[in-house]
Amino acid sequence: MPPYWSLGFQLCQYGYKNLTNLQAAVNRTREYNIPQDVQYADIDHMDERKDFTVDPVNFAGLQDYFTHLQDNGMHIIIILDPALITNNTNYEPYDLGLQEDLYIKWPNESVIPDTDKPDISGTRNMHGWVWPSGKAVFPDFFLNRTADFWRNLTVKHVKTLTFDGLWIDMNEPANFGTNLEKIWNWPEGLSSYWSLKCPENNYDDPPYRTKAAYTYDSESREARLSDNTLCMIAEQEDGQQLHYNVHSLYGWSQTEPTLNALRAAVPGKRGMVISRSTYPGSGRHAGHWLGDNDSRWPHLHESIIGMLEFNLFGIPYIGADICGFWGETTAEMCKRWMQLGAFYPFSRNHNGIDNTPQDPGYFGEEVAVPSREALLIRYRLLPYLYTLFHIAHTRGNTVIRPLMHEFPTDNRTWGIDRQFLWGPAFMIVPVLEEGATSLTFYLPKARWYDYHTGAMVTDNEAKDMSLPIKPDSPIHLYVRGGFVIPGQEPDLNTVASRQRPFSLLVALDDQDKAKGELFWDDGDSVDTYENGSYYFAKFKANQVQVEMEIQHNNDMMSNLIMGSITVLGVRERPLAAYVNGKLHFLDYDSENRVLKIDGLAPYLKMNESFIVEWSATPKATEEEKERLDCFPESA
Ligand code: MIG
Repeated sequence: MPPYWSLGFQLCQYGYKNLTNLQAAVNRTREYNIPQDVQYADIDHMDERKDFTVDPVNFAGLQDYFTHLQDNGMHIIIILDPALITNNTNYEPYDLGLQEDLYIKWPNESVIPDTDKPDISGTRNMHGWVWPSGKAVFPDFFLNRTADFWRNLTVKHVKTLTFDGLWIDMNEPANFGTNLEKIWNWPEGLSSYWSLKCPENNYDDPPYRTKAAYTYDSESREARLSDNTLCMIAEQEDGQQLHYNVHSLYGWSQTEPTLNALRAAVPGKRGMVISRSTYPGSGRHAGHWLGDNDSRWPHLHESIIGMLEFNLFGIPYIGADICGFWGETTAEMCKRWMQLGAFYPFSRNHNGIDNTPQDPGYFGEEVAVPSREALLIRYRLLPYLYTLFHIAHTRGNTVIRPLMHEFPTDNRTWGIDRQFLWGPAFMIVPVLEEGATSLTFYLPKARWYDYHTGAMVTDNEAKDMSLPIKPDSPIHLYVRGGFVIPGQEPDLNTVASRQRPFSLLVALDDQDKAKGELFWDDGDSVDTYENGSYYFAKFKANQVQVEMEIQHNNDMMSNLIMGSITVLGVRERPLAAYVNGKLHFLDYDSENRVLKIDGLAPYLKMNESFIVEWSATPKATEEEKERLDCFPESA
């Protein structure tokens, strides 16, 4: 179950280069009142890209700044790579792991290539090379003592640099230059090249070549299975595992220890881990981003496919780098991507090194305004998204799903990957092409309402849609009849939005019915559902009323209120509303048939079940009729 704050918007760049640039991105976001919950620090905040360090020059003051952001309701996620540099004197993480003898090893002396001999540590440790300028070792997370080691380092590090979440990267595990003469990031001026070279053997060179090997074929050489990673003959778990057999579990094996380390470092908090390498089962401990995409239009579309897949893999906390990682984005692409990414479960704008900034404020109003509008809708709907995560957590459902999972007998839905659903009830139809002037999509047989106007678009008839698109068109969103979507007034981060009045969006179906549910808890402590410290309410509605029935209550709801109820598909203009039997004003849009009852805050507490009714015929007493005159708009 992800913490509530991790459903907020997140900002990152590889290559801020210094604290000033990082702050500038945060400031631009705030200047345009764009909600932001999480700020990241990538490897460039480290001293020479070494884990558990901070660059004392370019990122001096980072700790104070992060603490300041946290004091203002924001959260911090920092990156960790698995590989640890060996050749720095007094690099404590390496020394500790050496003492504990927990690095991935050569299986025996005889296979260690001369280039890795004499082993500088006097062990059989296998050396690679990644970001820091020096040979590196890889902690073996199949060992329990590695989990302890990782936890101790993390607990110690949080005292130097505050964080709420951890981002584990390069854990395929990635190694640079395996089997090549020269590593691409070999330090200038250092002449004698070195790289990890795997001796020929049946695991690194199986009798058949797999697709993983073909991937790195070039004109000059046939790739090997160990290219860009460790040698397949490496030994793990004190000799009980061959790397060949557990290679694809490296990220998986690192994930639970990383979540446990985070929870030890930040006691009592749920925390969030995202991992680049995952495996079935990873979703229990982490979320995922789709890796290094490009700032190219096809990657908007492909991100939807990736999200749908990862939901099937049981890793629903998923998203792609918004506005793209490699290469330069454009304002138009970034605008459309921010609109789409506002509906990724994991919503993070992340940019690659040496690119022009692409935070949503950077381009000025052209991107900032639509980004804010899309994110405010996301923030408004976070109670629904959070409830979907609760259902995924407890029942294994998907959060994001393709249309075909809700309409399996309609074969028109089977190939659709340019539209997607949040749970059963909310459809997202993004613009995915440059210079789009129209948007063509499909509404399967149900009642669908346009989220923006509340108007019914189709009533239980499948419908092919084609709409004109202008540069300032918002993202198209549809609400499915039959569902009640809980929401909350948005704010600039979730700490603030979680205090604001709730709302209900009721979308009646062709039977004049709708239902829904809301899960709520403190959003931040561990195992709230398992411990019973949560809130759960059910909603049901028809042509004349909405009812909230609390199924499981807790104290944290006692200060929260229901502010407004919007009902889509109310056929006749009601004359009056009744809130728990007391007369209340209402507003009715007869063109779109949208009933809005707001100003409920003084009357409806979230910790008390309620009924709100409306009727076309007055059932008011004389005294109430007089009160009704105070609200001429409802007459
Ligand atoms: O080879 O930490 O996918 O998100 O910014 C690049 C730097 C290493 C790859 C990750 C990317 C991250 C970058 N990392």
